[in-house]
Amino acid sequence: MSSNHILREISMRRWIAAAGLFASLYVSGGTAAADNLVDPPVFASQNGVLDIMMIATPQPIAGISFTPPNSHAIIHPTGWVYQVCPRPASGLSCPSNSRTVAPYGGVRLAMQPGDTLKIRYVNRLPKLDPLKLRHVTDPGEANLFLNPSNLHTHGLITPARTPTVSDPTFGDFVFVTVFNSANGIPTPQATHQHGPIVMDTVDYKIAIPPNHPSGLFWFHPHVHGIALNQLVEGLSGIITIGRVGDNVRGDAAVTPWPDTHVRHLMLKETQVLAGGTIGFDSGPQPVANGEVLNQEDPDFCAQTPANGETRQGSCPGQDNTADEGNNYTGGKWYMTVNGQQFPTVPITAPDGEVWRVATGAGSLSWDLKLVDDETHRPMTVQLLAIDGVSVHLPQDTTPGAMVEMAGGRFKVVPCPDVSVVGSTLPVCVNEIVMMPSARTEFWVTYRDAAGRITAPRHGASATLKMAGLTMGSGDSWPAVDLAKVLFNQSGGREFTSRQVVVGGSTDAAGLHQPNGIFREQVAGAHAAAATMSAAETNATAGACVPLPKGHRRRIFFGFSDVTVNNTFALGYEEVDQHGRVVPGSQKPGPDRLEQFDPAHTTVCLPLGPGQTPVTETWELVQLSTENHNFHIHQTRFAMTGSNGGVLQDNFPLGVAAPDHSISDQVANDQNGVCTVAQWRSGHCVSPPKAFDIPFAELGEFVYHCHILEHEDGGMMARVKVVPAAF
Ligand SMILES: [Cu+2]
Repeated sequence: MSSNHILREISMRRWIAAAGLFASLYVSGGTAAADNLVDPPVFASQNGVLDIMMIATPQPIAGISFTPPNSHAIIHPTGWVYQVCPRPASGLSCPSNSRTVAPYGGVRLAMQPGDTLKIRYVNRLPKLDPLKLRHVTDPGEANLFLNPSNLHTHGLITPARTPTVSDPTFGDFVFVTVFNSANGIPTPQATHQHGPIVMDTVDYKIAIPPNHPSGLFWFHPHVHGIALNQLVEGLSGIITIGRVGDNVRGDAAVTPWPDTHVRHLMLKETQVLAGGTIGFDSGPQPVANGEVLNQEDPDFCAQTPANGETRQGSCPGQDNTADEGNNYTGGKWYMTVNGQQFPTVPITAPDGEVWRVATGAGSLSWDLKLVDDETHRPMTVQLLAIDGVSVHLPQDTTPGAMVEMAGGRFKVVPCPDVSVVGSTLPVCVNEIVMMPSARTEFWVTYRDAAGRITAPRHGASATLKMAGLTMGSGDSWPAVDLAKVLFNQSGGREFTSRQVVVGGSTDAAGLHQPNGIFREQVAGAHAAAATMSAAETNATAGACVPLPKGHRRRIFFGFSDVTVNNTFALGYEEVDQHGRVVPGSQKPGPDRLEQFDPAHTTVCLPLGPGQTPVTETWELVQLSTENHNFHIHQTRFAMTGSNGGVLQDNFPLGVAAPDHSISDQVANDQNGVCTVAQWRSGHCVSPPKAFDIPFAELGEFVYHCHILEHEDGGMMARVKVVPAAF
C-alpha cells in the first residue's frame, strides 16, 4: 500500500470521477525490434473430451532475459510453469516429445459446450523459505511453506464437486490442496484447515454444461495464503469454450467471425531481483541474483518513467530506502504478452482481428490503451465480450449506463458510421481497465483519429500500453509498453460494414432464456430428502433456508481490524425488504468483519423448487478508500435493474468517500478503511452496489476480492449451494 497521502487523495478522486478517464501518462520513444507475438499452444478437446496431465514445476523463463548490473551475463529467471501433455498411460511425468509443452506464457485449453475436461494435476513446486512468505503464521497456515497447489477453472459455470465412492475425481473445488511429497509431509491443522490434503497428484473432471456460454475463461491455482506467489511466478493459462464466431458476426449478422483472425493475449507480470538483501515481513533476507520476488511489491518500479526512459516490456527497479522500502536497483519488473517481452503484432487481415485478452497478474490491474504512434492518441476498438460473456445491449443503452454497469472499467467512445443491425448496440472504447481475473475481447482494425475505419497509411503502427494506474488509496501500478502493433492491412475487406455484430444463443440475454444455463433444471441435483439422512436433512434445513422474498444479502469489504493494514476481511448481514438488518444474521457478529476461515461457511442456500437455479440479490458495500473487486465462483452476475445487460464475474467496487470532517482519521489512523458503524452513520459515503446472482451449480465455493494480496490476506468467504428439499 502506498504511504503517500497526497497521491492517495488525488488518485481516489481520480478513480471516482474517472469512469476510465485517466490522464495519458507519457509518450514513448524507441522502436520495436522484437519477435512476432505467438498465440499460446493449444490443447483441444476431441470427441467431447480433453484429457491432459498438468504439472506445476519450476523452469527458467525463456522469454525473459535478465542482465544483472555490472554484468554481461544473461539470466533466464526461474519461474513456475504448467508443463502440459496428453495424459500418459501411467506415471506422473510428461514424456519428452513434441506434445509436451511448458510455456511461461501459458497454454490454451480449447473446449466446446458439453465437453469434459479431465486433468491429472501434479505438484512438483519447490519448498519455500517461510521467512520470505506472508501468512505462514496465520491460523491454519503452517503448511504454506511446503507450497501446496490446486486448480480453479475461473469463470466456468460448473459444479464445485467433491469425490464420491463411485467417482474419485474432483470438480472445480478450491478447498483441496495438493502437496509435493518431496517437500515433506503437511501437518493437519486444528483450525482453519483448508480441506482435503492429497499428496503429489489429484484428478479433476470438469463437465462443461451443453448450454454453457461460449467465451474466454482461464485457470490458475487457488490455495488461500499463497495464490499471489503462485500466479506471479507464472502459473495460469487460458480456457476457451466454443468459438468467437458463436456470438460475433461480420456483415449483416450472417457470417461468423473466422477463427483465423483471432488472437489470444495472456498478460503476465513478474518481478526479478538483482541480489542483495530485501526486507520481508520477517525482516531483511538475502536474495539471489535473478530471483523472482513472488511476494510482489507494488512499489518495485516508479509509476511513471523518467524523462527519456523507454519501457518496453519491463520497468527498472527503484530505490525505496528513503521511504522505508526496499532497494530494487538493478532488478526489473517484466510485463509480458504470452510470455514474450514487447512482441510485435502484425495485423494483416483486411478486416482486422479479434483480440481476446486475459490477465494472469496477481494483484496488478492493467490500464490498457492502443496508442497510435503518429497521433499519440488512443485508438478506438469495438468491445465484444466481458468476462467470457458477449456484450449484448439494447440500442437505447446510454454510454453512461454502460460505464456504470461495468464498474467504470472502460472509456466508452462513439462507434462512428455504424448502421443499426439487429437489436444489439455496438460499444466502442479506447481505454480498458482490467482488474485481476478480468477478460476483455475486442475488435482491432485500423481507425483514424476520429475512430473511423479506413485503410491504414503506409507504416501505420500503434503501441499497446499499460498506462499505469492507482487504486484509490492503495497500490500504484507502473506504466509499461506491452507490444508494438503494425497495421499491414491491405486488400479488399470481406466484411464491409463499420461494425461487427454481437449476439447469439449464449450471449448475456441467452443465458436467462429457456434452455439457458440460468433457467434449466440443475444437472445432478436431486431432492435433498431422497439423498440425505434425516440428520443431514435437519442440519441442512437449519442452515440452508431460501433467502426470503425481497431480502438481500449484504457483503462488507474492509479490514477485520481497522488499525492493522493487513487484516483484509469481509462482513455479512441479511437485510429485509425495508432495508432493515435481520436480527441475528450478522457474521461474525454485529458490525464486525472477519478474515477467511476455510472451515467456516458464511452463506448457504438451496436451489429453487424442482432443482432450478435461484437468483438472489446481493449488496456490496465498499468500506475502503482502496479499490477491491468482487468475484464469485460457479456463476456470474449483473447489476440489479440492468436486465442482465452486462454479465460479469468480477466487478470493480470503486472506493468509499469518508466525510471530510473525519477523513484524516479514516485515512491516517485506520489505513483508509471505514468501520461499519461509520458507514451506517453516514460518515463514510459508499452507496451499496446491488447485483442479481443466479445460482445454478451445487457445491461449496467462495466469493472474494481477486486482488490476490487481499484474497491471501483474508478477503474471502465460503458459500454453499445444496439441493432443494422438493
Ligand atoms: Cu481487494
